[in-house]
Amino acid sequence: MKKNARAHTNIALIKYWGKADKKLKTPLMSSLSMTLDAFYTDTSFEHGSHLEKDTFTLNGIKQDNQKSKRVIDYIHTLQRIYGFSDHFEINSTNHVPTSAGLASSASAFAALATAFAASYNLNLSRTELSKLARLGSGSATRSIYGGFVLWQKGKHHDNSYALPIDEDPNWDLHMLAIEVNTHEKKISSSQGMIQAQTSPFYKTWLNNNATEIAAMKEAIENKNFTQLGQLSENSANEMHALNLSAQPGFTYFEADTLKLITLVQELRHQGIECYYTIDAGPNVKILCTLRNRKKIISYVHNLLGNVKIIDASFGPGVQVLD
Ligand code: 2P0
Repeated sequence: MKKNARAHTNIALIKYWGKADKKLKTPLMSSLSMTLDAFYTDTSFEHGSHLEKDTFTLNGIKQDNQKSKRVIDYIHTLQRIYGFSDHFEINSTNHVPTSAGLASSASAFAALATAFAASYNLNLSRTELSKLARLGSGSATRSIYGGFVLWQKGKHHDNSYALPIDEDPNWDLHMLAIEVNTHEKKISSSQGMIQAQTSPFYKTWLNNNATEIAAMKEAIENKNFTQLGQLSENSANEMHALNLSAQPGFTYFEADTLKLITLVQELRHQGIECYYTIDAGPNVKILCTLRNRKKIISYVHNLLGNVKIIDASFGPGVQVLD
């Protein structure tokens, strides 16, 4: 049976940056994210004896063996869990710039896990879907839900999954995603998070995780934008400081990334409240409220010219489309 699912991507406000188990993708820390409306992946999954091989088509282009490997291996893993072995066809359309720190793997694997489960009629809970999505990509664990989402780290496959904190927040929070560069990144997230663990500050970061998560939950509960923004910016700064202080050090920042960091700091001095977060790429996401959104967009254009800015807000959890 062919089934089609849609998942939106998410951006972590409290970052995940390190695995306890490479295969299971269980994390060393809990993370907390915001699911976005502006970026999503639609994926159809079909299986059956009428198919002669396993194929993966992305944005209308059939992927070669090398490019399909991660996705096809992932489905083989899921098939082994449920005792299936027939051939399948995956067709994905990414409405997210791929591999540029805008978390395409989050929406991709959340949509794929959901389409897989629907196609085999598995009738899984969202907790189960969240665990299956994690086996594809860590951040996909959180894309099962909309709004604010917590991924509790857990210790093994059965207790490492996401939980919704507020699926439909009544809050005019915006995230402006500024595309500094959409090229494939040189250091993959998986590699980056391994290397970051050589930083002498990594343990301290892990020790602060529970406190940061608790503070962020409190900020969300109280709709405290200042607290949410400060905690988000702090978590991003810590993650990127780990990269810089790794042995050897590395960074995802580019010159424009630093210009945008400085801009956000200057805008705050002027009383325009906004905060940044940055993932495994040079792009900067600015958190702001509706009141300042237009002003900030025009400041970014003044600074960087005709750069692409995507205005995102809260997106929904994963859906089976048909
Ligand atoms: C996050 N990132 O919490 C962190 C912050 C990027 C920076 O999760 O190896 O594609 O598939 O688990 O989820 C991006 O890495 O990595 C990521 P895998 P993933 O969103």
